[in-house]
Amino acid sequence: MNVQVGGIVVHQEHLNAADQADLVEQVRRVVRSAPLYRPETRTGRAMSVRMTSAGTFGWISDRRGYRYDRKHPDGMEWPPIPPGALDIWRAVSGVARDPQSCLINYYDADARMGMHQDRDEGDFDMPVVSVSLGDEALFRVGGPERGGKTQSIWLKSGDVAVMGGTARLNFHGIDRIRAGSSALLPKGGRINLTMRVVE
Ligand code: MD3
Ligand code: FE
Repeated sequence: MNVQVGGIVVHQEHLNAADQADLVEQVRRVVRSAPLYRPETRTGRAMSVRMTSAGTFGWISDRRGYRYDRKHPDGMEWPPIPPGALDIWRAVSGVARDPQSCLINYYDADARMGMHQDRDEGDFDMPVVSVSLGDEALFRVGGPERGGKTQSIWLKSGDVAVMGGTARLNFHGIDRIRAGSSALLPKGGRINLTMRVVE
């Protein structure tokens, strides 16, 4: 079913169990050639999420700040976006262009992501598509101003969220993970894929 929360459309159970397992295998392939790393903020604080990317551009953060970059911090180009992720984008994005970036976020039991806007991309008319795999996450979305009213929804494995239109610049974050809520990942935790057109 599709539900709307704060202007975001969540396609619940978009992926069945077999599709989820296939996509996890494709993500593993990406991670084998472009390892997960723990980004630092400009102030030198480690983020709790571990990250890597696929596609022409990856989103990175280090003491120089955050930006899209054609290379992994270790110097290699990013691997191609997994075909299973592209299929999802083409099914739900509503746009003709393919994504140029697929950010892969890994949340262990203690990871979270503070409220923020996604505004490093060149064209805010292009949607962002997010795919949840593994443990459930408490996702919070507000409006275009920091500190406004928010709504929350648990994102579950196989859910796909589309952020377009007026919701594209809404503040959002992940408050916490429900550890042990999914058996998809052998070591537990949550993977989120976020696809974007960058320029
Ligand atoms: C709402 N990731 O990588 S995905 C991010 O679950 C990010 O890893 C979270 O926020 C995660 O930037 C949330 C859902 C999401 C992604 C982009 C959005 C929600 C959004 C852009 C605008 C509004
Ligand atoms: Fe975001």
